[in-house]
Amino acid sequence: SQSTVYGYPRQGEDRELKRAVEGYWAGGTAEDLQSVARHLRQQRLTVLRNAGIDEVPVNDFSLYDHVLDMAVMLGAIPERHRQAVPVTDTPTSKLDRYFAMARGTADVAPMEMTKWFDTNYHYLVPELRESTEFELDASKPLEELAEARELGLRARPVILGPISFLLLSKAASGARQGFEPLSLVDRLAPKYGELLQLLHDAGAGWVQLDEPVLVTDQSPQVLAQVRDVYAALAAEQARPKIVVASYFERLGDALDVLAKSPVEGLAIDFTGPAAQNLTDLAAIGGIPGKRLIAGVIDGRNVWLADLQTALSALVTLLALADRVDVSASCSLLHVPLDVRLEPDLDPQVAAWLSFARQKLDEIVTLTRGVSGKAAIAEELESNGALRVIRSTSPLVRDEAVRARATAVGADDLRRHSPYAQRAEQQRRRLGLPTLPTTTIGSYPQTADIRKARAGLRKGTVTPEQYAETMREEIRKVIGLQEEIGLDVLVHGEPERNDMVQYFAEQLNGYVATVNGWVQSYGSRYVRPPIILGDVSRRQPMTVEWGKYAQSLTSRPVKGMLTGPVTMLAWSFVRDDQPQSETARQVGLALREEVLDLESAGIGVIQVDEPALRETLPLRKESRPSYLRWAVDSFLLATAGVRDQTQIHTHMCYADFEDILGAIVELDADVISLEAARSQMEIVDELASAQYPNEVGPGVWDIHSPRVPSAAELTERLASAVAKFPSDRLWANPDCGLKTRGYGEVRETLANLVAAAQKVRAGGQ
Ligand code: THG
Ligand code: ZN
Repeated sequence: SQSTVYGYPRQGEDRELKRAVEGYWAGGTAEDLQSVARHLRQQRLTVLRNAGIDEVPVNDFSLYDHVLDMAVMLGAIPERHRQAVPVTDTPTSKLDRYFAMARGTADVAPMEMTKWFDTNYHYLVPELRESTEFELDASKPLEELAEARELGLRARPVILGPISFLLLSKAASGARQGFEPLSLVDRLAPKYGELLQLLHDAGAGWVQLDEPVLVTDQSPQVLAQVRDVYAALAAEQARPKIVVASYFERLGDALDVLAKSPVEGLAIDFTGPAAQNLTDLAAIGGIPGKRLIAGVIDGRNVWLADLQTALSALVTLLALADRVDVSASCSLLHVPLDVRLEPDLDPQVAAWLSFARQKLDEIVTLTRGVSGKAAIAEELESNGALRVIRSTSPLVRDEAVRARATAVGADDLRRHSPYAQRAEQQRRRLGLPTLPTTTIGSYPQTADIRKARAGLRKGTVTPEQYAETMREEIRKVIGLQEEIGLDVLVHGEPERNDMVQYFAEQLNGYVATVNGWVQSYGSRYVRPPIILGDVSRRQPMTVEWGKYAQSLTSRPVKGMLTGPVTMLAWSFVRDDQPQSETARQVGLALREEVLDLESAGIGVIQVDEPALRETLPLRKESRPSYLRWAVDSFLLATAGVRDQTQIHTHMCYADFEDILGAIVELDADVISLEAARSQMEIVDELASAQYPNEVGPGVWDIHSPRVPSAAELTERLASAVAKFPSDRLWANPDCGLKTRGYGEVRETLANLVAAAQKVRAGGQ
């Protein structure tokens, strides 16, 4: 057996890649960027080699995104970017067009960005049409392969496979009605054939073609295409051996198709929900004659592996393939780089964690262990001991929390009265006009706010000075909203760095990292907190700010919280209990906060769940149980309030067909949604589903710096009123305003209020 991985974090120990890329955007030279990138690639390869990884991946590195890389490699460049940035023979023109595709230019829009399966990574969506002619440019994988060979390493290029490339693409605007990217498979396959040949000539013995779409539900027609395209690729004359990789879920029907295909190897995920692949593989009699790369180390969570269990799986697998190699379940892109970069972590807790660098050690240890358990007896023993310590640690278990969670009953998950009755009481209490205006929560994070936060961290600003800066900001934001004439105000969230981190820092059971960066998209990174143990609230988290804001105005101020599903989705979660348990604990902690806000006189409370849709399981069969606990945890957080307290929620995506039923079950009095970018289509969907409560379809796309006119906003509102009962509609932007500037905010909100007045006066 040998050790390998599919990918490693790209950014470097100090996020050098982010600085190099952003430096180039700010006018730096291509040479500087390329030299940092080359250095980082070399450093990564050296780390992999020194850890003892036998076969290293190449082409997993990217300056922005690996799907964008693939589109460029195949010449799938949208017409608008071709025209905006013509490629000349200077090296920068290729780079400039690449970044134009990623970020747009003054004249043309970027490619769309969307989530990479159910991870927190975002990729750029290739745009294809019936006239797309692919053209291979293999320079990137060839260069990276050469770099690895120069270091004397055995390297396996990792390439997004043809079926996944097509299924992750979308029809370009202007494509024929009903055009499906997969229809291009016959035109695309020969380009992969050329690529294989070039990699072979460059000395690659193996190539990895990633087909993660095979873990989502696919029709027999798609599976037939998989069969045909891999038969065609395998028929290429001079090529490396092919391993087809999948990850994140079980392969299901695709397993048999891949097992029967003439490719020489499969890389399969055996962790978490994909553990079922082991039974499935045994049931079809394994893949005799093929190489199996066994993903037995969880590549997307941060916990020390259970080496004994992983080893047992490997031993079972030995009988099911010609050769079994050891790997993580997916690219290590989704975890932070190295636990050793966390000096502030309690050493005991650090010992329970495994980031990318530690996972390499686990993989290498298991590789040694497959050849004989005795070889790793010591490692197995200390690993087992650490896991026992963790499972019984008071840092992890809090019996009081567990008792409270067990005591939750059906009544805790239901508002006292149905919506119609609540609405009546809320109308009386809040005295709002029809089409009430509000904002989603955050206001621009100014330089003063960031300076105060940094000063507090460094100790140059006292907590009292910091609090005064925040109060000053709240006064400004409340004053601005009153002046503009909004109906339901917010305090603006100046005190929050991030909507998850802010709460994680204040809850028991969470730990934070200082260097635990994970790429979110392009040059942007997040530092997800880690849920370590039973979660509970130490003390009120937002009540003082809310109370202060409410004391400044006679209009209702909305309290703002992050919901349980999002608190889990944007963190690393526990692997030692079901997510439903953890969500219930977070729900209970939030319930206390909601009730404290209510007692403090806050009559409107918003609990945001932007991640509810994105954590939806990849396989349809797993969705009902997920949606059950997701909805229940939201209800647990919110349903304890009195009828006259109005609960809002917010989600920033428009495609929610798959979860419409769950959204109804949340029973929020008001939901605000992204709608501006999809021409308010969501209102049609809500109307035809007879959504029973109130809705604020976002009329201002806050992701764009454009200021929409009052006329434009009026038109959007009027279109909503034409489709949905106006006494249950709100007027608001489609997300928080923290990334916008005050100039745009002031102007657009004034336009929003004017638009609402106009539509109200229209008597609609
Ligand atoms: N918070 C958290 N997770 C998220 C989002 C969030 N995941 C999904 C989505 N929103 C991702 N969007 C972003 C947007 C901006 C940035 C990262 C992810 C970003 N990051 C800073 C950077 O890389 O420079 C670092 C921020 C920091 O200092 O913490 O700008 O809203 N939890
Ligand atoms: Zn939003």
